[in-house]
Amino acid sequence: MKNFAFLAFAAVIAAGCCSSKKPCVGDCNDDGKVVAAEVILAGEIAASNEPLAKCKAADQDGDGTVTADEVSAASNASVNGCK
Ligand SMILES: [Ca+2]
Ligand SMILES: [Ca+2]
Repeated sequence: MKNFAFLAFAAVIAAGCCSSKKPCVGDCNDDGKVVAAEVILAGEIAASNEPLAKCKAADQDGDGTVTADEVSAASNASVNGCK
């Protein structure tokens, strides 16, 4: 039963991730906003100073690396919001 609950939870997350709302690039902790520290972390990942595992949300296209334009997108999200 615990597994079922987890799967249902995961399904909700997956549905939320890719349907209506815009992806929040750089929202490392998934709280709906990008703060300066998250933009900085995205930059650090792009510079290979931090592992991507610390902020998978910074990898907008999911290719396993964070590029300058993804850091830029995170920066925009921090200024303009992402919902
Ligand atoms: Ca956040
Ligand atoms: Ca990427």
